Amino acid sequence: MSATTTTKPLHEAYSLRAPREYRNYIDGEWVRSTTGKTFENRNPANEDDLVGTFQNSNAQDVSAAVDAADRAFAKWRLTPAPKRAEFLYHVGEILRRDKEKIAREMTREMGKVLEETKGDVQECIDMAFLMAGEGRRLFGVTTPSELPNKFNMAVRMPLGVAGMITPWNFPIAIPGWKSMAALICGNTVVIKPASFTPLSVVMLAEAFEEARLPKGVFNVVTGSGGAVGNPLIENPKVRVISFTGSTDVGRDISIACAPNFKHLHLEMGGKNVIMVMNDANVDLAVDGALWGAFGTAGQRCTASSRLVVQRGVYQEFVDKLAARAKKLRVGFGLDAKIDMGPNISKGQIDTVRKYVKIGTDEGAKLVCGGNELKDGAYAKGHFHEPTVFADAKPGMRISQEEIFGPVTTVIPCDSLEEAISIGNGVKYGLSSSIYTNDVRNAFTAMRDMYTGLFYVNAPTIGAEVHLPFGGTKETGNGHREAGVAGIDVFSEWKSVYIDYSGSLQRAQIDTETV
Ligand code: UN1
Repeated sequence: MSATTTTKPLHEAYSLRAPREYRNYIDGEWVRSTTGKTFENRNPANEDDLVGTFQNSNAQDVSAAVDAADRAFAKWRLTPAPKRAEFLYHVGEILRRDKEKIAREMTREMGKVLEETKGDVQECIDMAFLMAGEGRRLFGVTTPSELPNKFNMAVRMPLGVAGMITPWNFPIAIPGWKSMAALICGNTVVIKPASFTPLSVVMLAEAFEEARLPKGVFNVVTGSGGAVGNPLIENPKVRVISFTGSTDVGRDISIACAPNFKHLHLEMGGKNVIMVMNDANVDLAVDGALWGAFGTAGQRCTASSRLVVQRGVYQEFVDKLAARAKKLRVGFGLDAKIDMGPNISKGQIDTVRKYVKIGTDEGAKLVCGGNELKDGAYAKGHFHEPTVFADAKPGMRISQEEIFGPVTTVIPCDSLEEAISIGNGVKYGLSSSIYTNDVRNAFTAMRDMYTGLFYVNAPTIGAEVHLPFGGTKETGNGHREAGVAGIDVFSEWKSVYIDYSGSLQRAQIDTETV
């Protein structure tokens, strides 16, 4: 990571935006917060590098954004869905044109390597096009009536203003998943982006602005969870909240939404498992485990943070994984040949360090990594070595709790049944995977893993946008985003009965029709 030590300002060395003050996007205008205060956003690979300052907003700003979204809803909901789709296609084209530029800014703001931030933008593009296509579908149901000369159907209605609280690990993909689905259904949007990655959502708003989305349909308010997130959740004009983040925060949001029965979609923690069977291709499993555990520096809800390996291939797997993990090159994600970027913050590094100590104290064997990287070019960032614990027990805290960093835990097992039982033996249920060449193992695990996502011969990460995304147990609250399931979050059913018989017909009573 020599280039980060350049004497030029980092944004000049890497052709990035010069730091400046960014504003909220409310009612189609870029406006300052009424607080007059801003907060700083810095590069997690180099804290000397200021990405920009962002509005430290409050409840008044949220209220202005929600009012704008509420006003815009009156017209947007009546705009034919295929016309709404035109805006989404346009945004998709703009994002495609600017993909590399946007991804570079995202790597600077969030840390993951450029290939991955390009993938993140691609997910947003994919969702824009998928949901634009929905503009000509948004399928409802038609079904026969039990009575003659009567027509029955169920149609989807928008809800109104949709509030979104989005995470920093997929800073444009997840805002894209949520907002594209909400918009195509006819809702309007207010987003509070994570304070580590507000620029990514500002760039999405810039794309909507360029696509000439009507004023007030898409709004962004930056600031803290307490000052912006809470008023958004509590605002009675906001009809649905979609949140991606930790299970603890999700629980609080759930409680806050309950008194008003506000619709709520939650996407929370994970402790995902890769199961490796004796008959697996071990090299392929090691490839998958490396990518699943250390992609995004382990900061994915879907990260492969548990590796349950059958004893016949256990030692080979552990040795190969540790050897490969040691070779991963850690650094600034815009430098060529870097495999893994920093963690998002000092706080996240502290969490990783805490769990490395917990794992060691619990008696698991550290076979790779275990240290924060602080010297030389690492001094200004939040770096940690890729870390592998082996010989862990399923009940250990490192096998149970979400770490959200570059740490994975290998647990030996004797059979498929034991692997499945260990795999399911956590409070989360997002993603799971099996490496096997035996179709019976694959289908048994597919049936018995109680997770929202399941993979065969692939790691636990890498979901595609046209399938439902989400998890069971403490990962979610029964909803899914992405795919057609995303439409369900942002629409409500209206069942419609049209009686053209000209006489009173009583359902369930006038049954003698033949
Ligand atoms: C997340 O970690 O919050 O399946 C989302 C994946 C990505 C999305 C991850 N497509 O890993």
